[in-house]
Amino acid sequence: MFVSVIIPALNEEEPIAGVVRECLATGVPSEVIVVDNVSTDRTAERAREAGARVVTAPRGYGRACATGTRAVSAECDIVVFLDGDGSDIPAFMPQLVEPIARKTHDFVIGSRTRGQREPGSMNFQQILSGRIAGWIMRGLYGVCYTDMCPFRAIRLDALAKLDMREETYGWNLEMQMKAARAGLRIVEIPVNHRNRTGGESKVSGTLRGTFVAGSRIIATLFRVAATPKE
Ligand SMILES: Nc1nc2c(ncn2[C@@H]2O[C@H](COP(=O)(O)OP(=O)(O)OP(=O)(O)O)[C@@H](O)[C@H]2O)c(=O)[nH]1
Ligand SMILES: [Mg+2]
Repeated sequence: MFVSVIIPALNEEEPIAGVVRECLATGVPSEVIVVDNVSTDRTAERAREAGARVVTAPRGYGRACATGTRAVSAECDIVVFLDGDGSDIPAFMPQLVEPIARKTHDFVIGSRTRGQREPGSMNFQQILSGRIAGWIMRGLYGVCYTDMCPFRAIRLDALAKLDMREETYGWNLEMQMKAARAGLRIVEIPVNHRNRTGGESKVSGTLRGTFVAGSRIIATLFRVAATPKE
């Protein structure tokens, strides 16, 4: 199986090399692609030095993920996403990829709320919003999610059919909703989570980030729930 790892990164010069190296150390990735969102620091350079291929994308978490998906090699079977801040633990990658490699599942998502969390690595709003979104999706599609974890693996051909549209923070939730609606075989796996290994928080650690991401996530929930299945 050819596994492409996609890491969106905005100004993550401190943690990014460690993230890339830890991914490669699992032996799972065939390639690691860091999507640099016009960082103003040395994120791209550090990522390259650590062994990643670097592509650039305009600002926006979803745009970064979409750009990364378009940049994978032609042989790619499975795409893995994780954050570039060191908070997701790449050592869980074999567990995320295995159900897809065994062909029992199409989409495997980590759950930080079901794993062990280093104190401070997730705040109350993140835990609660993941739970609430999970309850709503259970009502809508009968699929039980307990988190909107960015660390996830999906078959590339399945992802391509989801017609992903979200350009910013709605991307993760959109994928979960559309995967459930499309009837993909989904499994959630507990993953541990730690504090970012350097750099500064852009989302959950700031009031503005929380507000912007929160409103985008709510808008996504309504938009995808209201649009008929393509
Ligand atoms: N905010 C933001 N983050 C982006 C963007 N593109 C990529 N990212 C990356 O998205 C990931 C998540 O951002 P974080 O700042 O870690 O957000 P968070 O996980 O809610 O917050 P902390 O872990 O507390 O810092 C990181 O790898 C960022 O570098 C973008 O356009 N905006
Ligand atoms: Mg983070």
